Amino acid sequence: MLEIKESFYHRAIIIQVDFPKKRKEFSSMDAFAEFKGLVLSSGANISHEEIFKQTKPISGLFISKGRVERIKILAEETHSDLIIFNHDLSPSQERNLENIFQKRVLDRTGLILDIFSVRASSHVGKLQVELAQLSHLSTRLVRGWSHLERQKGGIGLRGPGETQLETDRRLLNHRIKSIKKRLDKTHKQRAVNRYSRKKSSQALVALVGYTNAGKTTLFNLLTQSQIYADDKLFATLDSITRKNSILGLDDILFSDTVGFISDLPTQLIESFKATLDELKAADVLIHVIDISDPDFLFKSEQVIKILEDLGLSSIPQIKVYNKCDKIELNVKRNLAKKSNDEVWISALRNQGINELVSSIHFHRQKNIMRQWIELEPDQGKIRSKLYSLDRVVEETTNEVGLIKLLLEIDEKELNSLVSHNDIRLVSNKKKISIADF
Ligand SMILES: Nc1nc2c(ncn2[C@@H]2O[C@H](COP(=O)(O)OP(=O)(O)OP(=O)(O)O)[C@@H](O)[C@H]2O)c(=O)[nH]1
Ligand SMILES: [Mg+2]
Repeated sequence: MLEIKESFYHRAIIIQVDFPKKRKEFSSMDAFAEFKGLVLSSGANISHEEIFKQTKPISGLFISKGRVERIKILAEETHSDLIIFNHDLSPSQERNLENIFQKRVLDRTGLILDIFSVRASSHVGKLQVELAQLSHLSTRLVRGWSHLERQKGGIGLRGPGETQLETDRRLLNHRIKSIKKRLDKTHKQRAVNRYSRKKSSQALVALVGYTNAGKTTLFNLLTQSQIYADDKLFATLDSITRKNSILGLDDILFSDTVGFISDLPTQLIESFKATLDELKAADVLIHVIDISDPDFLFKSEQVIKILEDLGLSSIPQIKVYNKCDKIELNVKRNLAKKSNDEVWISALRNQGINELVSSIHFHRQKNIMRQWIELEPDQGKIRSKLYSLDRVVEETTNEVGLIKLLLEIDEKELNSLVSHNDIRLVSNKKKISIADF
């Protein structure tokens, strides 16, 4: 709490440079609005806004010398103690700028990492953020900090920053290794939990989406929880999984996760890999989209890209257009449920939830069936594959070595197995319901 109070004393000059040909779909003003949201989420006060065009980044200082001089004067005039860029700066650019300004300079990654360090509350969450901060810092830990060392604490230096400035790279690497080891251990424990969940056939539905889309608000509604949701970027940091309490969905676990943002710092993705990896165990992903946001298309594309990068594209996905209460009536007329892959809701007003529930049911439903198949003696590979997937219920072999397997398998999976291999089906297919398990 003390740290957040402290940060209210920060006065920041915020800078965005518009380079030609960059991202037409996300306008410069929208990117700037999101940037301001990030700065305010970090708890800093904005003392001055600079947004200007430049043909390309300049290697030593990122912006032109004249511009740097102008900002130096502005920083003095506005009593600012922090200069924040909506861009990633190289370690040397950051250092050169700090030397001229004699003030702390923060780039976009540093800013996001700072917000994360304030928000992390669980043990694992804190470790993950610390790891990301240390990796970011390790590239910047060079001589030349002395002029700023007196300004300890506050934005950009919360978490491990302050103490690490006084240590050397060897200690830093040692700390990185030790955190990685601890995270590895918790990750293994979680893998065990995941395994027992699969065994008990409880379904996992994970909420994903751009930051501030309304994931936690929906999670609270579905699980009757009171997790902190707010009109702030990155309100949620720690993943949480809870059982649903709406009638008819009571064997489903819901998971709320950290929100995504465009240009998510790679250090964060790396550090949060363990948490994000858990999404792989999800049976269904609910992609929450703020339909009232003019940039919803760009933002949902960013999310789809991150999901692809994380190898999650093959998990069935429901697109949930949230905050319907904020959009015009004539738009709403077209919002009737069109398919099980798209649902329109207002998590805040509890609207459209029944449709969402039925979509979840639809996606969970698997046409599990029992079917005997016959394999030739030389098809041992297929046999062991089916065993490793836990699909075999019974096996018999006749005198000429023909193997007969009774499978419990999804209809689609069986069809694909049969069409790709020379396999004979024996006797009739029998569909069984999930309740038979
Ligand atoms: N009008 C309206 N506001 C909503 C709705 N759902 C969520 N909100 C508001 O949107 C803001 C963000 O909601 P959260 O649930 O914290 O969003 P989130 O996706 O969890 O955000 P992060 O955890 O920061 O990534 C809050 O102020 C919510 O009250 C909705 O259906 N309608
Ligand atoms: Mg949230």
